[in-house]
Amino acid sequence: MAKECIKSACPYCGVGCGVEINHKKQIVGDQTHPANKGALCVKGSALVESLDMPSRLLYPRIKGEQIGWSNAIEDIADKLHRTIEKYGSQAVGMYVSGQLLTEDYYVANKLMKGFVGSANIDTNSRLCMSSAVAAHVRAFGEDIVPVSYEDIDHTDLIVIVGANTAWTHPILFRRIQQAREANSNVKLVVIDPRKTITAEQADLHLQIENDGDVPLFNGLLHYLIQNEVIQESFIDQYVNGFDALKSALSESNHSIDVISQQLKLDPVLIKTFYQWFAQSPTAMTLFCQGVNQSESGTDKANCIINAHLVTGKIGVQGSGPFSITGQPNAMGGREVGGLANQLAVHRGFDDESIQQVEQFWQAPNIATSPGLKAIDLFNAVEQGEIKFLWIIATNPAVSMPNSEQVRRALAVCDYVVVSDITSHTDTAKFADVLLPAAGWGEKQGMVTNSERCLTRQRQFATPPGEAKPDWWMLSEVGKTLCQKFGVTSGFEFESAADVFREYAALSGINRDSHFKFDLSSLSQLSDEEYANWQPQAWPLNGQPVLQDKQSQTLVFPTKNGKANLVLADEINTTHHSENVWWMNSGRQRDQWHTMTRTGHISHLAASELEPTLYLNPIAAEQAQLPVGTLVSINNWTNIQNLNSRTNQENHLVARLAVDAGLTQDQAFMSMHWAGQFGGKSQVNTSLASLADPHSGQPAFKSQRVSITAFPVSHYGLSVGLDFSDGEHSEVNWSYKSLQHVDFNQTRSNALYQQGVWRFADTNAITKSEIQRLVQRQYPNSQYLILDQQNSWLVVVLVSKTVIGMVMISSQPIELQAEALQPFIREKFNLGGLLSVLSAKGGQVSKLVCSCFRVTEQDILEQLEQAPNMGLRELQNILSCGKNCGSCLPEVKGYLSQSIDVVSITQ
Ligand SMILES: Nc1nc2c(c(=O)[nH]1)N[C@H]1C(S)=C(S)[C@@H](COP(=O)(O)OP(=O)(O)OC[C@H]3O[C@@H](n4cnc5c(=O)[nH]c(N)nc54)[C@H](O)[C@@H]3O)O[C@H]1N2
Ligand SMILES: Nc1nc2c(c(=O)[nH]1)N[C@H]1C(S)=C(S)[C@@H](COP(=O)(O)OP(=O)(O)OC[C@H]3O[C@@H](n4cnc5c(=O)[nH]c(N)nc54)[C@H](O)[C@@H]3O)O[C@H]1N2
Ligand code: SF4
Ligand SMILES: [Mo]
Repeated sequence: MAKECIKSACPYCGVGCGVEINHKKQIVGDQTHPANKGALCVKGSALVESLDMPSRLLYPRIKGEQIGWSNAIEDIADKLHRTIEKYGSQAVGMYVSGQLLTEDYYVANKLMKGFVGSANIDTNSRLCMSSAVAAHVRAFGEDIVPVSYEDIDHTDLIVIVGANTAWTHPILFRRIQQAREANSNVKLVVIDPRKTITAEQADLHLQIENDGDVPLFNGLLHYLIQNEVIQESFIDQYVNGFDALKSALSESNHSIDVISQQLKLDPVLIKTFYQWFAQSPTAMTLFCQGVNQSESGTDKANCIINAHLVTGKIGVQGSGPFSITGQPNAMGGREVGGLANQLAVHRGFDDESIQQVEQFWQAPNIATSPGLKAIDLFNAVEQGEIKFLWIIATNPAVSMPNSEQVRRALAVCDYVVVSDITSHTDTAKFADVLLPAAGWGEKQGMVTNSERCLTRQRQFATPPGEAKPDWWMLSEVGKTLCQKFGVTSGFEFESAADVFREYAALSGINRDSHFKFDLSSLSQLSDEEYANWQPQAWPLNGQPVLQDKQSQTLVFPTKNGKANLVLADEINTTHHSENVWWMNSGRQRDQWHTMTRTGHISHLAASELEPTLYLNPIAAEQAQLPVGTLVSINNWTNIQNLNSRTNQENHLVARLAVDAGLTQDQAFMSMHWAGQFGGKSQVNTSLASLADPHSGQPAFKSQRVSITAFPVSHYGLSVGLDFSDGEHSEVNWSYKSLQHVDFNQTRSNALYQQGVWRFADTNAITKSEIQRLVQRQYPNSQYLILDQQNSWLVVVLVSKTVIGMVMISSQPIELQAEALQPFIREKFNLGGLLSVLSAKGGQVSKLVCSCFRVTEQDILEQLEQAPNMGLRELQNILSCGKNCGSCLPEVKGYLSQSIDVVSITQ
C-alpha cells in the first residue's frame, strides 16, 4: 500500500466519484473531484472491504490446470489463429464490459476490429446504455451527452424517468437534493411504475404503467404544441422534422384524457407535469434503465429528447436530456467504440471511417460491417457459428436475459476464455482458459463518467499472484497473433500511458469532421502528465459540447448541423391476462451487479438477505401467496409458446415479500442474486431475450411471468456451516441461498461460505441428511438436537464450542438468523438458546442505514425517549444518513410517524 495519498476513481457507478487512498490505507472521497467533492455512497465507502476479497484468481488456468502466462498466451493465440484460418474471422467473438478501463477497451477493440477482422465484439453496455446511444445518434448524429452535473445547480425542473437514482447514483442524487435545498422553487418529478425511495422524495410521482413512457412523452409534445409553448425560433434554427412530428400527434390519441386512461393515471397529475415542463425556464430529464431496458427503449429516449428540442431546453445552462451511465466506464467504452455496431472513436462502418481507421492502425484485416449484438452473439455461439469466445470483466451467465440459454451456449462453445478477478463466477465455470485479471487499485488507466469527465484510476496495490491488467493480456495475445499471421504487430505497448496516447491520436480523425469527440490534443501526453492527470471533461477546450468551435453557436453533429426529432412508434405493451404479472427487475442499494465484489461484505449483505420476489401486499393476498413462503416464477412468453424445454428451464424460486410501492400487477426482483449467493434463484432465468429493435438492448424491464406457490416439504436455516456446492456436496435442494456474515465481529473472509444459509426442498429434509453433511465438514463434531413443534434444531459443537446451528421446519421459519448468530464460535449456552427459541423468532430489526449500521430498532428506541426529536438531534446520536444519505427518506419517515403519534394522543 501507498505511503503517499493517491487519487483514483470509484470503480462502481457512472457518477464517477473521485476517491483518495490515504497513508492510513483508508479510502475516502476526494474533496477536489468535481463529481463528488469528497462525498461517497455506501458502496464507495465500503471499498476497503471490497479489496479483502476471498477467492481471487491468482494464476492462468487451462482446463482447471495452473499454467504460466507464456503458455496461456500461446494457447489462446494458437486457437485464435486456427479458428480464423479454418472458419474465418466471423467465428471469433469477444464480450467485454463497461467496467474495463479505456486502455483495456481500446486494445480489445483494435485486436478484434483491426486484426482478427470481425466486429463481433460486444459489451455489457449493450444491456445498459445502447438504447441511449442509439437515441443520441438518431437525434444528434453522434453519441453525445449534452449536459454536465453542474447544470443541476442551475435548473428549475428535474425529471427523473426510469431511474432509482437515490440508490443507484446516490452522489448524483445528493447533488439534486442539495440543489433543491438551495432553491426551494426547483421541482423534482419522478416517472416510475414503482414508488421507489427516489419517487418518495419527489414533488410529483407519476406511477405510470410499464412502458407508458412513449405515450406520456408524446402526450407532453402534443400539449406543448397545442398550448404554443414550443420555441419556434429554436426549432427553425436548430431542429429537423418538426412538421412531421406535429402532424403525427393528434388530439384523439394524445389528449391528457386519453393518456390518463391509457396509463391509468390521474389526469391532474399528468397535467401538472406537462404544465411544469412547459412553464419552467430550464429543465433536465435524467433517465436510466426504466427507459433503456425496454422494447421501446430507443423510442423512449428520443421522445424525451424531442421534448427538449421543441422547447429549446437543450444547449443552454440548466437544461437538457441526461442519460445517466451505469458502469464506471460505460462512457469510455462508447468513446473507444467497443459496441459491435461501432468501429472506433464514435465512428461507424461507412467507407471513409473504415479507410481512416484502417490506415491509422495499419490494420491487416479491418472489419467492414457491424458485428453481432449481445443477444445475437450468444445465439451464434449456441448455434456453433462462433467457435472462439473471450469474455472480459462481465458475468453473462447471470446478467444476460434467458441466462440458461447463455449457459448452454458457453457449454457447447469450442473455446471459451474468461478474464476475471475471481474464478467463482457462474461464467468462469464454463471457461477453457481462465486468466487472472488485476483488479481495481492493482492497475491503472482512464475512465469517463456520465458527464464526459475523464478521471485516472491509479494503482496503489500489487496484483496478487500473477494477476495482470487486461490491456496487457490482450496485447500479448495480439503480438503473438500478429507473428502467426506474419504481419506487423500493432500491440507493442509498454504501458497503459502508451495505449492511451495511441487512442487519443486515433480520435484525431474526428478533428476536421462534424464529429465532436476528439482527444487528439492528448496524444503527446508525457508519462508524467498522464500520471498526474486531473479530472477533465471533453471537449478539452472547456466549451459546452454542442457549441461549435469556430462559430460559437449551437451546432449538432449531423449533416446539416440540426438535431432530428424522431417519431416514436407507440407499441402496445399492455397485455394483461389472468395470473400474468409484469416482471420488473433492477438494483438494491447495497449490492453491485452479480455480487462478486460486494456479496462478501457482511454489512452490504444485510439489506436483502436472500433472493426475494416483491409483490403489492393486496395483490399477494388476492393471489393467495403468503409472505415468507416460496414462490415459483415462470417466464410467460415461453409458457405461451408451449416450449416445454425452455419452460422447464425458465423457472426460478424466490422468497415472497411485499412492497406497497408496487402496482397490483407488478412484481420486482433484484438482479444481483447469482452463483454462490443466490444459487439457481437468478431473475434472468425467467426473462426472455426480448430486445429493442433499434439498439438490440435486452428488454429486462418489460417481461411477463406467472407466479405460483412453490410446494415445499421442509424449510431450512443454517448459521455458521457451509452448504455450498463443494466437490462432494450431495445437497441438491430446490432452493438455497447464502448471506455472508462475520460472526462475533471477527472478519473471516476465507470462511465466508459458512455464513447464513436459507434453503428449502420439495422433498423432506431428514435429520440423517443434515447429520451426514455436518459430519463431512466436521468429522469430530458432536451434535445436539432440540425438537420443537413442526421443527427441529441441530446444534453442532466442536470441543464444547458451537460451530453452527441448523433449523429445519415444515413451516416457513420465522426465527431470524441474527438471533442465532451470537451463539456461534462461543461456548454452548443452552439457557440462552432456549430463551431465543421461545421468544418466537427473536425478531431482528431491519437495517436502515448501512453506512453506520443503524437499525429500525435503534431509531425507534431514540424516538421512544424523545418523540419530537428532529433529524439533526437523531443524527447527533446515531449518525444515520450522515454519510451517503440514501437512507434519509426512510429515517425521515420514522420521524414523521413519531410526530403523528404525538398529535393523535394529544
Ligand atoms: N447499488 C447499485 N447501484 C448501481 C448498480 C448496482 O448494481 N447497484 N449498477 C449501476 C449500473 S450498471 C446501472 S445501469 C445503473 C442502473 O440504475 P437505475 O436505472 O436507476 O436502476 P434500476 O434499478 O435498474 O431501474 C430503475 C427503475 O426503472 C423502473 N422502471 C421499470 N420499468 C419502467 C418503465 O417502463 N418506465 C419507467 N419510467 N420506469 C421503469 C424500475 O421500477 C426502477 O425503479 O445503476 C448503477 N448503479
Ligand atoms: N434482470 C436484469 N438483468 C440485468 C440488468 C437488470 O436491470 N435486470 N441490468 C443489466 C446491466 S445495466 C448491466 S451493466 C449488467 C451487469 O452485469 P455484469 O457485467 O455481468 O455484472 P458484474 O457482476 O459487474 O460483472 C463483472 C465481472 O467482472 C469481474 N471483474 C471485476 N473487476 C475486473 C477487472 O478489473 N478485470 C476483469 N477482467 N474482470 C473484473 C467481476 O468479478 C465480475 O465477474 O447486468 C445487466 N443485467
Ligand atoms: S455514487 Fe457511490 S458507487 Fe457511484 S461512483 Fe460515487 S461512490 Fe462510487
Ligand atoms: Mo448497467
